[in-house]
Amino acid sequence: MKPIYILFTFMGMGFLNAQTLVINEIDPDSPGADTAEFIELYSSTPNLALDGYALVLFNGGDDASYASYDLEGQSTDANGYFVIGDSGVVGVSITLMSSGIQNGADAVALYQANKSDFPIDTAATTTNLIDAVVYDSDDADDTGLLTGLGKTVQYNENASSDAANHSLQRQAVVVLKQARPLPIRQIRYLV
Ligand SMILES: [Ca+2]
Ligand SMILES: [Ca+2]
Ligand SMILES: [Ca+2]
Ligand SMILES: [Ca+2]
Repeated sequence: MKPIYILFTFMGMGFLNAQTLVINEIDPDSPGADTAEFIELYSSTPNLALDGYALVLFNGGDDASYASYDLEGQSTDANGYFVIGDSGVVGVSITLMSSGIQNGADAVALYQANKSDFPIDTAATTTNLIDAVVYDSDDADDTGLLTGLGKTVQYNENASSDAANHSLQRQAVVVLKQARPLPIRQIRYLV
């Protein structure tokens, strides 16, 4: 598939942005009853078909999945963005299930896989993993999730004591920091 070819090409050339599709921003905790949660993906190639990808949400309580979404038939937009979130969030292509996005310590992961590969309570794995963010809201690092997803950093949405009004946004290839959520489709951090 084309995305794989591009990925390997970038890796071979030693570019920092080895991934063509990443988790760009997440907002697990929103004001009030969490009705403005979202996950935003970004592809360096505009209008990238997301066939063959699945988004999986992991609960740090048992380091296993509590929700999964098939991205078959979806694509990023002309600016490379794709949003899955609560129904009221601007630009949402897929509406989150009632379980929403847990507020941490938990994780969001993008796989080259199908939803059927991740029934509820599937253990976190690095197999076919494209990108993952382990996050929290003033919680201790969850070594089970970090190890399960091959990550070493857990990001704190509440680092500035305002998780409800801050999201975690990609600032570079491997760095996220908390800040106020930006309007969907108006941010572009990746080079
Ligand atoms: Ca939430
Ligand atoms: Ca938030
Ligand atoms: Ca949890
Ligand atoms: Ca855990």
